[in-house]
Amino acid sequence: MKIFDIPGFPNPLRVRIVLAEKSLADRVTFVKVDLPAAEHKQPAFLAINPTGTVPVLQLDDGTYISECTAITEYLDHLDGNPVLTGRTPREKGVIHMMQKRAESELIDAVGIYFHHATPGLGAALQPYKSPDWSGRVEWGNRQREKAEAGMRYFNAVLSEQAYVAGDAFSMADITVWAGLLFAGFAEIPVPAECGHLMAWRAKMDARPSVSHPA
Ligand code: GTS
Repeated sequence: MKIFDIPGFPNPLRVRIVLAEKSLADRVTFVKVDLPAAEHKQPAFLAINPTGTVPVLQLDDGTYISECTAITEYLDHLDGNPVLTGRTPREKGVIHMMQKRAESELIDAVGIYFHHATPGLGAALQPYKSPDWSGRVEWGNRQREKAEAGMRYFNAVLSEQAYVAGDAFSMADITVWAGLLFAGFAEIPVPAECGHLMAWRAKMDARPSVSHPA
């Protein structure tokens, strides 16, 4: 298998943590995509992922799978023991619900803020952003507020349970963790009152797959 990504970036890290959790790192070759140079917006990359984002998984039969959730489902099921995406219908339902919330209320909101309301990854990406309309920064700042509200939401969730989707670690934890990493990168601090979220984050930081991703 190949993974097209860029080391250290938040969404690619989600998949690299999955690879570590599933002990699959030695089955993958990484292909670096130069995001600051806008390589992911050029025709060659858009042919493998029309969304123009990383990571992308390429299977040995040539199939391309993009979107971290889809890649995680594939990798988690390879050994017939899906510990990250749920085994029972109830587990799968709850994990996917929380995964979607972690994306829309946190990591995607941070990403929109970072890429559209700040200089983001630099000048080469400017032509691929939303047009320079007067409300763009305000729109981006609303995404920042959304991300802050998302942190408060997950803080409340984690005040009542050990992990984002219940009693067990799942892909939703990986997504919230990556969302907080991205927020730090985008200079969006975790609100001071989010003690449960910070305690959970410290627990996540100590997890081997998080401290040593693929
Ligand atoms: N929903 C996608 C997924 O789950 O894979 C999000 C992927 C994504 O936004 N990737 C970012 C990207 O390629 C990388 S990261 O900086 O968020 O880690 N962004 C490029 C761009 O120009 O927006």
